[in-house]
This record gives sequence, structure tokens and C-alpha cells, in this order.
Amino acid sequence: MIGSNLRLGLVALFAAFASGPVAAFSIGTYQFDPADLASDLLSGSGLADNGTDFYMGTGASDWYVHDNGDWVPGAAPTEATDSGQEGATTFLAARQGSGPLTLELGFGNNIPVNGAGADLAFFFLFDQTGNNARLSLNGEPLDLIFKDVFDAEGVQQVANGVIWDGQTLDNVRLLVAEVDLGAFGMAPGAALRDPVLLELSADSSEAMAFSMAGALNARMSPVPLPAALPLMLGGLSLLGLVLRRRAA
Ligand SMILES: [Ca+2]
Repeated sequence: MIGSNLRLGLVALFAAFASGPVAAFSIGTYQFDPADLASDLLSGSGLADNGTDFYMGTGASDWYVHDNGDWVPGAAPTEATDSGQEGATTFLAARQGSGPLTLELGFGNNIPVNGAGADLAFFFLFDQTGNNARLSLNGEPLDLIFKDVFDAEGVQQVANGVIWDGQTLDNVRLLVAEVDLGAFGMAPGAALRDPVLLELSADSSEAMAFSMAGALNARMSPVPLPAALPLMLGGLSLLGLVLRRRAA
């Protein structure tokens, strides 16, 4: 499961440091605000597992969970859209023979933009040499290209504490696939407001384990006004009108 050429020099994968009101975190040379991560699993299709439990996506937001030999309606898995503070240790995987797993992911907080170079980073666990992942945006597909994650000193990064089939694994190979939104024809500075579709195929005996997606270039999402606020402001101006009339 772990490549023999893997350098296991890592001590601390996630150097959390304070940056304003939210704690930023890093995975090797990649730095994120938690709001940069894909936060919404909008739909899913196919068989998924998180190393412990099995899920069945229906092609919508509804999921089934395998429970004592039966599929029962259950909560959607959260491993592909976690906050990042768990590190890249949790995952949703397709396994060999289970067919492709399709995940529709949305960025509900900070909005990815087409900035300089790569704009999105998709992290995977285990050796994905024989597996495939395809990203689609507005129906346009792009095969992801995996590479190892390194820190600034060139040390290959691994994930520790990965729960897998009843074991807790350390030194699990960590891979990343970078995506430039320009490859989808997006103009420089354009914002990605549509969901992305990730199709995971375990074509080898290694699990095709997707851990998380993050935006490398993002802008803060404007905080929407509460629906009641315009009404409240309207009410206040009406009150002001009444008060002025009384004063007159
Ligand atoms: Ca770009």
C-alpha cells in the first residue's frame, strides 16, 4: 500500500498557525483557509467507503448506508467536505470492481477564481498510479494528474492516523492533483460558481481515496443579507416616517 520509494521523514504534516479570525492550515507547501475547501457534497453516485462504512450514492443528495447487510437511508458522508482541521486523513474511496464513484462538490464559502497558475488542489491517499480521477466542469472533462506532496524542504508528505479496514495507518502516501481553471476556458479573474464533478475510478487494487479539495486562488464570498433584513429596514424607515409626522 505504501510505495517503497516513499521517504518517511515527516514529523508534523499539518502546521496550524493563526491567521486572523480563522486558523489557516497547510498540507506541504499548500496553504488554506478552511473556507477555501469544497464544503458541499451536492450529490453523489455509486459506491463509496470511508475505510469503515459503506455508502451508496443515488445520483441525488440522498445516500444509503450499509447496515448489517442492508442498505438503509442514511446521512450523506462528510469525509470529502471536512473542515480541513482533521488533515487529509479522512477520505471517500471507490474500490476496484465497485464502478466509478461520482461526487458533485460545491465551494460554499470562499469562491475559487482563475488566478495565476493552478487554482484548485485535489488531495488523495494511497498510491493512485493505477487509478483514475476525472474532473468535469460544465460537462467539460479533464483527467487529473497525480503527484506527490512535498514541503518547502523537499520532504515528501504522508498522512498519519488513516483509519482503514480496522487498522490505523501511518505514513500513507499523499498525492495531489492541481487544476488550472484556465484549462476549462475560464477567463483570468473569473469566479467558479458552478459545482465541480469528480469521477473516481479504482482501476487497480488500491482504493481510489479522495480526501479533500481546496481552492488555491479564492475570493471571500460576500455574506448574504438575511432575508428578513430588507423587511426590517423597510419597517424602520416607515417608523421614521411616522415619527417625523408626529414631530411635525
Ligand atoms: Ca489559473
